[in-house]
Amino acid sequence: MSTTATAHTNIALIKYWGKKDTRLNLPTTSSLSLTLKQFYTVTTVTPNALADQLILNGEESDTTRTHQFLDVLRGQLGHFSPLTVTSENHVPTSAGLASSASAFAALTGAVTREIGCDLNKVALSRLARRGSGSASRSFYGHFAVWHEGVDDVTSFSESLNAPDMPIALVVAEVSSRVKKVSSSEGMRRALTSPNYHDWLTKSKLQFQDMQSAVMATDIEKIGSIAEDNALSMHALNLTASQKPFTYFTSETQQILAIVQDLRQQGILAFATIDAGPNVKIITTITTAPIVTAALHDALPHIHIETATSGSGINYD
Ligand code: 2P0
Repeated sequence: MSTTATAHTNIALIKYWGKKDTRLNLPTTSSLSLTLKQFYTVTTVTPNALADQLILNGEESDTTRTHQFLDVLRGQLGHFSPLTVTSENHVPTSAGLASSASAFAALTGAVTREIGCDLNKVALSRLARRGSGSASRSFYGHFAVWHEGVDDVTSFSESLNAPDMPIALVVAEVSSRVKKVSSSEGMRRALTSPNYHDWLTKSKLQFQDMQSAVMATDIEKIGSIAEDNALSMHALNLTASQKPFTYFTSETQQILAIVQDLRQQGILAFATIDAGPNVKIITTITTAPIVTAALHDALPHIHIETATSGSGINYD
């Protein structure tokens, strides 16, 4: 038998940027995300007699991270036989979005179903967190929150049950010639910033304010809080006392300036940035083409895609 699951990736509007327990992958803050319809991973698991195997986008790939995660699942759920994991990422690298959120969510869903473990999404979110923190948020459609918690049981994600709204995310891919600092390494360095404590305090307040803005379907407020939260996160990287760094390139800064210009013209546009140079612009579905045109005029060579609110995990 085999089982297939599809999970969409998500973008954090209130970021996770630091671990208080690296084994359990407990974050220092709660985070809040929007699931994206256009970007997802489809994963099929099939038992095999030999050893765990990963086929990613049609090619046999390094199994280390997948194998470690499958062993975490074996520790939590009891022994199961080796699996062939076949995964197709519909998260174009050109969009500059991380696929680990959708990948580990889809894998967790497929494995638990395959071995006959009927778990609810909260339980799945706890398990997926061990593979990649942001994956815990990818079981839910629309807006999700990941509660930081204090241990394995209390650190889980759930849906915000937010009303529908015409929110859109314009993703601008910026080329990066510098070697990327991994998320885990970036978080380790950020923790050494003298501003880290202030960031924790601010993030807690913004997490509350963001939930209110989402429930009020106030896209302008959502964007405004998200931009401030993201820029504060990136300020930690710059002010790290050990190996300060930035993910920004000159094009990242150019796009941030365009976003500010658009706002001055009365156009709803706010930026958020993750562990890389790409900029995601929070706007409305009707305004997204205006934002895209402004970016295209200034930077005709960059790839731009628009994403909208997506659904939670599903099984074929
Ligand atoms: C987030 N990011 O909340 C933050 C904002 C990037 C910037 O979660 O170490 O791949 O696997 O738990 O989830 C990306 O890091 O990190 C991330 P691990 P993950 O979306």
